[in-house]
This record gives sequence, structure tokens and C-alpha cells, in this order.
Amino acid sequence: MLIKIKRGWELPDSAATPESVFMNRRTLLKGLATGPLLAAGAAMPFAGGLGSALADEEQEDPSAHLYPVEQNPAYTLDRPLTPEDIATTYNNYYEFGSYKEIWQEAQALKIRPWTVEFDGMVEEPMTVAIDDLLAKMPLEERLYRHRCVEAWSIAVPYSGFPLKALVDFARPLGDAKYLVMQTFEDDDVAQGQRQFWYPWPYIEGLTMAEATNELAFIATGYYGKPIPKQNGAPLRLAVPWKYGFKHIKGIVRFSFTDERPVSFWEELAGNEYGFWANVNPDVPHPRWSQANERFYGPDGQERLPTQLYNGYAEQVASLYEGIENELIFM
Ligand SMILES: Nc1nc2c(c(=O)[nH]1)N[C@H]1C(S)=C(S)[C@@H](COP(=O)(O)O)O[C@H]1N2
Ligand SMILES: [Mo]
Repeated sequence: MLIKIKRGWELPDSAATPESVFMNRRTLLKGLATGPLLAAGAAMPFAGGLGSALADEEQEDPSAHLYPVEQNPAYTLDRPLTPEDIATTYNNYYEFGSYKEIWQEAQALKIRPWTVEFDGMVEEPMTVAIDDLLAKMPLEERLYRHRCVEAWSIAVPYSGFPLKALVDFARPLGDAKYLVMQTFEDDDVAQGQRQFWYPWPYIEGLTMAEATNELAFIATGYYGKPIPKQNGAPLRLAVPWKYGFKHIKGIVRFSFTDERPVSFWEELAGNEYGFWANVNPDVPHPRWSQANERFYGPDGQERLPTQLYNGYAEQVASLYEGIENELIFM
């Protein structure tokens, strides 16, 4: 049987997806070698559990009663919100596939029980159940812009808590320099993780100064409800002055270290997706301009100029003063 599947490079965004970079350059041959197997999996969006996905939907999320939460008026927008149905159906989450339409596949993820590890340079390592953690954190709503390195953008209401509250809770040692976050691993439900040429698990990192900046946020809710699985349930990072790939989803571990981590995309193509990844319209990606963005608004898509630090320079520009010989905008 001939199976037609959508590959990243066949989609409209293909000129500007991380997938197209290294599939072309590095691993196309490996990819083709395993093509038929992948095709079989990818052509069945419900492979691995239509039944279980539906059963999950029927069970109420145990955190549902926490939302909506009060909006923090310090974080408002210069533009209307992206419609919820777009923000929840146009996603990047390579664990579930390297294309935008992964929201159904993501329903297979089990988000209870869910435990979060705190380890590395901390006073004491801890394992905490997600609902115990949520009960301890100060929940609020913030409206944030989100700018993907692929030059599309959305504006969304996150609920959650400042990352600083989580750092304080974790009690890192004074000489910790970086916070490293890690996504879950389970290739039974996340079939993208069977694509062996990616360096799973997805990890991301921030300096301690970035992690404790007032803008760094952990999202646990979206549009006044628990955050959907495709958007990173039950815990997802939001650092809106940085490109979208820093916004790691489905976090299971927070580690403190004095060594700078190499993140998932940096490992794949460090010259295109660096550690800092701060938004700057004047620093093009090696293969496309970052001067403007395709914003998904209530009236459809709109071209808008991209702003330095995605419009958050006032809060974060000082973090990067004095950093030399580093590509802080890539
Ligand atoms: N674990 C994980 N987190 C991830 C990704 C991913 O592939 N895996 N994609 C990133 C990218 S490139 C973007 S733009 C945002 C998209 O978030 P959204 O789908 O909620 O808009 O998630 C980020 N977090
Ligand atoms: Mo992205």
C-alpha cells in the first residue's frame, strides 16, 4: 500500500522549519532508510490509543478547579489575542511529530500521575507530584507574545507561576549557574521519540539570572483552563523574549548545574539555534530574515514587525550587558 504522509518540508512553513535544516543536511539518508516504518506510524494518527485518549478526555483534569486565575495587569499586550482554536491546533512538539498538526497525537500523553524531579546542585533532591506542586505555587494569568524562530507568532493567555517561585522552592546551592529542564520520555505515546536521529530527551537551559527574571514563567494553564497536552501540559516554560524553541514542554525534571547545557536544537544545529536565542529583528537566521513575523490574529494572519527581545527589552536587556564573544541573538 502506498501511504502518503506529510513531511515537515512539504508544509507551507517548509522554508523555515528546523526540521528542514538537518533533514536536508545531515540525516536525510538515515531518514529515508527508515521511511517505510515511519510512514506506517505517521499515517495512523490514533496509533497507540484512540480508546485511551477518549477515556482521558472524559476524566476531568484534577487541576481544573484552579482556573481561571487572576490576571496580572503588568503583562498586557499591544495586539489582540490569538484565537484559542488556533493556538491549540497549530503547534510544535516534535515528540509527537515534526509537523504542526500534532494536537490529536498529543492526547495519548498521560498527565496523571506526573512527578517532577529537582536535582543536581540543590540542598536536597526532591520528587514532587504535580498536584502538590501546583498547590504550593502562586498562580496568576499573564498575556504574552510568543515568537517562533520560524517567523510565526501568537499572543496567548498563560496561567501559571513565576519560574523564580519554583527556583526558590527547589533551594539551589549558591554556586549553581544554570537551570536545565527536561521533557518526559516515552516512545510508546510520543512516536516522534522513535526517530532516533534526534537527541531525546528534549532539554533546555537558562542562566540563573534568566530563570529568576520576573518574565520567566511556568505555564500550567492556557485560556483560563488547564494547559492542553499539545501546548505542554502539565508544565511548560514561557520566556517570551526568547525564540519559541526555548519554551520546553512536558517538563519532568529541573536540574541545577554549573556547566552550560547543550540544548536539543543546539545539539542538532548549533549555528542556527543557539543557547541564548533572544529575539532580534536585525539578526537574521542563517537562512531567513527575522525582521518580521506572521501573526495569527482574530482576523487571520497578519505581517507585523518583530521587536527587539520580542518587545520585552525593558525587563531583560540588562541580563545581556557585558556578555562578549557570544551570539546572544541566535
Ligand atoms: N518538548 C518540546 N518542547 C517544545 C517543542 C518541542 O518540539 N518539544 N517545540 C518548541 C517550539 S519550536 C515552539 S515554537 C513552542 C510551541 O509552543 P505552542 O505549540 O504551545 O505554541 O514549543 C516549544 N517547546
Ligand atoms: Mo518554534
